[in-house]
Amino acid sequence: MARRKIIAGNWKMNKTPSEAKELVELLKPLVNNPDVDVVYCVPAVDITTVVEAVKGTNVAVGAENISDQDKGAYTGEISGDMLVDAGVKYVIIGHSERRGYYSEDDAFLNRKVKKAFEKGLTPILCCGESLEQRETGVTMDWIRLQIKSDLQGVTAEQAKTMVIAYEPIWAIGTGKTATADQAEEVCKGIRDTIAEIYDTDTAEKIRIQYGGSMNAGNCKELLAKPDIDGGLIGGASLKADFGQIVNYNK
Ligand code: 3PY
Repeated sequence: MARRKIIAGNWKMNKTPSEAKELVELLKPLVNNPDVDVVYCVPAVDITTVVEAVKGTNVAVGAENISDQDKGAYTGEISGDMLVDAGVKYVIIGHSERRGYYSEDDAFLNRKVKKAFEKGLTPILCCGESLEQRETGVTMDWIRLQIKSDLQGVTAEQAKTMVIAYEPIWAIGTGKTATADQAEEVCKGIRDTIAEIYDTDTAEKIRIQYGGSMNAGNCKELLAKPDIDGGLIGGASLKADFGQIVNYNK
């Protein structure tokens, strides 16, 4: 069975609630591909506005982070229950910006992945190598380690429903993109890793996105690859180009 494509915007720390509403309105007539699942992953303060603004469309809303804890004295954190109650369906976990700037390690990310599942949210788990790791030839070893650590204790039934985003760190915010062949090679390697941890059925069902400067110009070639089931889009998700990416097959 062919996997359905999933295109998610990662807005990062951009757009105030009023700007978020304007962006959703701008994208409304452009984001209308019935073959594709579309998600806007937005800053926490924008969630309520965006959930309201996408009503009546097929767009789902995602968060960019989740606490590994349930509730209580965790100043500044946002719980899974809060996200669910606000109408969130997906959550990005382990983006390289959080791994790097906020020192989120695999043990912590593993707790977040399990918390997301416990609350009924779909994790979009990010992984990816640095330029140095790519140049020294350890890309796949590194990514296998990330995936195996982050999915400890996650069942096959859960894994089948989740999304993994391959985001080479050297292609984030740099304008550099992995070639379609480079991206496919790693996404295939991730699928093989999932088959190894679980089974081929799980590997066939899990959706793997490419992220890292995917844009309107390069999305067609990337999304044509057999193991690339979608994109996690940074800068291009903040403008009309996002509509072109969603409509990549038109
Ligand atoms: C990018 O494309 O820059 C991203 O980090 C997407 O998550």
